[in-house]
Amino acid sequence: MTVELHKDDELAVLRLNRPDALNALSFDILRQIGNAFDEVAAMPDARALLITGAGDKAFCAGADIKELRNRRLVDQRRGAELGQSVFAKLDRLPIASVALVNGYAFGGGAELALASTFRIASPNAVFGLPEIKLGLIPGYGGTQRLPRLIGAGRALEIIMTGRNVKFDEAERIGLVNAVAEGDLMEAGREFAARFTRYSLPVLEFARRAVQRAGEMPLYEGLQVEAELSTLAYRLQDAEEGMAAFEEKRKPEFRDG
Ligand code: DAK
Repeated sequence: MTVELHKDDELAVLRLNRPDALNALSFDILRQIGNAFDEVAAMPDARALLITGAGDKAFCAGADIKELRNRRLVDQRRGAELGQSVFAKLDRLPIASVALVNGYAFGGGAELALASTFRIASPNAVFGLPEIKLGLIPGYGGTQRLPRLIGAGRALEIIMTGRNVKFDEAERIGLVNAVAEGDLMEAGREFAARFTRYSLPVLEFARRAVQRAGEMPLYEGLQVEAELSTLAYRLQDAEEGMAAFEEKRKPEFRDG
């Protein structure tokens, strides 16, 4: 399998393992990623998903360019929908995902990182949507997720020039959440540990509410927030959190 999935304590870890092609995304690999996301969704005790690429050169150099040529338009359309639907599974996972970007994250690789809940970069990370140089535009969500993350002006400039965005600029413009100086996997574990100790269903409410912020008018989004924040009160974890505050002790959340 080119896509490996394993458990590391409370974390699920997905690794793209095709370093000789810089972890480029063939359609078969896209399907494997989709299956792996389904497996993660069914893991009873995973509290976050880390996504990483094998080798030290690339997280993922994008769609497998060699596979993209000489296909019928109808197959291209299906290919775009496949990539979009696989990456959209990350939104629907019950747990947050963190892309650990070591080296190049180009095209579909950048889009996989963009679809993740969070992104951490190593100091050799380089992002880009170079599709324009191939006479294409991004097809796996880049035109929709990049502007939502960093604003339309910056996103368009990156998409229309196809230029590279190094780790430091990526951090400055909010494309990545953090830059890790040391071991990237360890940095990923530490990053995840900052939220995984909280109540899983409440974390999910937070993700759902913020996802909706990019999709709907303010007053509809506020309605969603009112519903989800009220729903949190129905959980025992909210009672435990507030009781622990009053009793000056650490809360013991039970994900319920
Ligand atoms: N696809 C296939 N093979 C790739 C690849 C890719 N994206 N990227 C690298 N490789 C392969 C190289 O061909 C090479 O293989 P061999 O020649 O050794 O067999 C090996 O990985 C090592 O790459 P390089 O020798 O090029 O390594 P360098 O360090 O010199 O350069 C690089 C690294 C990342 C700068 C360079 O490899 C590069 O520019 N790669 C391509 C980056 C890129 O353009 N990515 C794709 C963007 S387009 C769709 C619509 C749109 C899309 C998809 C679908 N539908 C409507 C269906 C667009 C998707 C994209 O992602």
